[in-house]
Amino acid sequence: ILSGPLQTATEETVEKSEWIWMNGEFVAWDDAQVHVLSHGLHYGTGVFEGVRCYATELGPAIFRHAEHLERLAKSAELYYLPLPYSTEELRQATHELIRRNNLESCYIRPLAFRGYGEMGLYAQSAPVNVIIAAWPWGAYLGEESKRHGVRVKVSSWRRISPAGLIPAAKASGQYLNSILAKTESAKAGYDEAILLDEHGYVCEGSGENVFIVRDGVLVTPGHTNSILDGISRKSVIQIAKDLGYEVHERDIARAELYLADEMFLCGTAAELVPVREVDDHVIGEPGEVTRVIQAKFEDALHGRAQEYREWLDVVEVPSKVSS
Ligand code: PPE
Repeated sequence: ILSGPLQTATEETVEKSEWIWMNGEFVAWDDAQVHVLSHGLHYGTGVFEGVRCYATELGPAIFRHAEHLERLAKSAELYYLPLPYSTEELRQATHELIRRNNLESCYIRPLAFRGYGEMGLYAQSAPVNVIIAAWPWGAYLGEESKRHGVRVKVSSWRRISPAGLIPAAKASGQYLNSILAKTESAKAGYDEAILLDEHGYVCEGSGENVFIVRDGVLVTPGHTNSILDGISRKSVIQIAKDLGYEVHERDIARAELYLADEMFLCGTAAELVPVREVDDHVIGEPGEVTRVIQAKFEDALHGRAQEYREWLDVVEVPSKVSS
């Protein structure tokens, strides 16, 4: 008889919180389980979000929550998954989840997926399940990386093409592409992968959008370059423009990465991470433009930038002093 745990706990194991919101109810973390014939497990029929909440002087505040929930709804629509909850219901559920788990800063993972009921590809009667989990998750590529930068490798795997999938959707199955690229780069000793599209133009990291700086101008791939419409990307563009920088959204050739004065990645999990080496071409320690934008971006995330306060969805928590 085979016995023993299916998975071995490591230091990297998710840090549990108490509750997970599941289809309208708060379920104990260890009880938030699904059937092995859940559709999404077999076919990747799910859409998700990665959101962060920060401890700010206003209380726990979720960064650009509305935009994340709108993107979730759009991803669901693109893959014909009728969401049984409105974005406002999901927003309220997230607030309650953060309160019940006593979290101040956390990573939030909403996921909607086809569940158990029908198999096969046109399983319209399989229910759409929705869960929201939240747990403390530190800097995705490490704190040290945020200061000194990461080493990246252009992947031999191309980013999913808009001819076959929907790069702008954040769909579970699509992440097999990101996982191939990330695994290849990790096994080769790099911190992150950069994916090109089928024409050879730069798209993004396995879980971050990418920017380069040339002669003081920021350049990032545009929406026809098979990117995820990143919310950090959008925020960085806004911040850069507000600081007076020029930002161009256009095709980027591979070698432009090697020629860049500065380069950085940005995403919810990773936040803003400088790149110090691409394919063994040295870019160096984070430059001036990267540092200035990174500092302002961090201020915005942590509620220290008055001008970006509207990006924060503050979670009302019972006052600690009142009792
Ligand atoms: N591209 C991809 C492919 C991607 O997955 C992300 C987020 C981004 C760009 C940046 O998007 P945004 O977070 O809206 O700025 N990746 C999420 C999942 C990472 C994971 O490993 O899981 C994230 O950062 O939460």
